[in-house]
Amino acid sequence: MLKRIRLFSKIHGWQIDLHERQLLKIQTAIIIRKYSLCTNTDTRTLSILGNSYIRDPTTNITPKIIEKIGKNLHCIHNHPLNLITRRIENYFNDNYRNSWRAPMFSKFDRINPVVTLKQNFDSLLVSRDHPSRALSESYYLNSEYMLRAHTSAHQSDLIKQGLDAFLVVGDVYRRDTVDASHYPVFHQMEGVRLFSKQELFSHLGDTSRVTFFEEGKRDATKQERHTIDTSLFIEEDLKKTLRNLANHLFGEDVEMQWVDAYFPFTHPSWELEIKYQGEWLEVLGCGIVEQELLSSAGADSRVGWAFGLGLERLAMRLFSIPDIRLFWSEDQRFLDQFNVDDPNTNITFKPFSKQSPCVNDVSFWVPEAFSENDFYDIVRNIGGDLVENVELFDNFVHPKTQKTSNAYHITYRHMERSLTQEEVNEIHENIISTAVQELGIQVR
Ligand code: FA5
Ligand code: MG
Repeated sequence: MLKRIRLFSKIHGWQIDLHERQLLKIQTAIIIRKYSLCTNTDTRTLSILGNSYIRDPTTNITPKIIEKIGKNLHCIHNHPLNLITRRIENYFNDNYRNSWRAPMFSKFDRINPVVTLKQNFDSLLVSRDHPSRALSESYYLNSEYMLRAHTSAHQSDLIKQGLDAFLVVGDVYRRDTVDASHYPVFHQMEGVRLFSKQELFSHLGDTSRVTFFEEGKRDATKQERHTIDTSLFIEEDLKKTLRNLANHLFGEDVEMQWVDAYFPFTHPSWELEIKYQGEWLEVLGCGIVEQELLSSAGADSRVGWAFGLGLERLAMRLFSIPDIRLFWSEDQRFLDQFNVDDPNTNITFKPFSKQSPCVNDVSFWVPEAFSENDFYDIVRNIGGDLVENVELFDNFVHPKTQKTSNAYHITYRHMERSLTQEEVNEIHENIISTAVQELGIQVR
């Protein structure tokens, strides 16, 4: 049964009754109109959180993404992302105190997600030609400003302010694949801790016999300025902190493993994976902060560690939330399940109804300079959260023309009600026609 919805205007005094499907058609038309308006180069400026930014050829932010800025899900009381954030903060407050018994880690959860390219890349020693700078990877407001792609963008500024232990929680934005554990907006928590020689080696008692810095060689276990003792002590403190955090969240029995990783701003670096539904799930990246970063931020006499964890991934595991889109749901049947005062309450999410999916395919000849993320953005702009998954299932190069063909399954599923094939077809056709117009694909 389709619901009837009454729309009325208090100001003009009219009212109309619409079927839910008619409303969806109107919403889709508005989104398409908005999308074409926002890609229209006549609109010279973007307004985000009260600031204006002049568009230029690098601008690739989309209306669907702009809608999410400022929602601050992690600050909404009783939202699962807020519950998990509070659990992690409690862990740091309870276990790390300074000499006055006050919490050691300062917390920042409202830093503006619009950052300069300098903050997101240069301050973190990301080289000029690093692939993460490509337009296909991040959302750019213009050639100077972007939406932060990770909370690490604030490391250098906060260290410059003289902080030596802090947590930053915030929304981060990436152009990425479309599936149950990836979403273009997600939330991270950054943690940084710096040590003086005295602090790092405090449990040795007499620190006069250990060396903190040296002019040595970089290898797999250490940076050139660190002695092997310095590097191993930082590594041990970092891994102990994160292992205990995982036990605090998931209990003593949780299975975890460290995997060697690479980040331009830490060395050595690792990722922590935890077992989830029989598979290893990467939940965080971490490492020993590059000494060059600390020097540029005025903290050359100290050493330290940093980590960045994905809050959705942890919350999905903790509360058994099956799909990352649910974090954006405003359905009370979702939100009410997290309405608890104590963030340590055990909660297992009970899906209110799993609707059946509709899968539509599209195959097309790929134009030159095609980026899959451009296609994913169009799918998200038009299909919104009705799209559960986009899967490339066929890819070949025509032997004569040398043209590449891509074929995708697009899975549509509403979180709260069943979709009709007719409405899915309409959205699917809109996606295809927009991709033809905007990207120059040729449907096969
Ligand atoms: C980073 O973002 C680094 N800044 C982490 C870091 C901080 C390393 C400090 C060293 C020192 P990465 O891209 O791996 O790393 O992301 C970190 C975590 O964010 C991942 O482990 C994962 O839990 C989460 N994550 C990454 N991409 C997505 C996505 N598209 N959707 C949801 N969660 C994601
Ligand atoms: Mg990673």
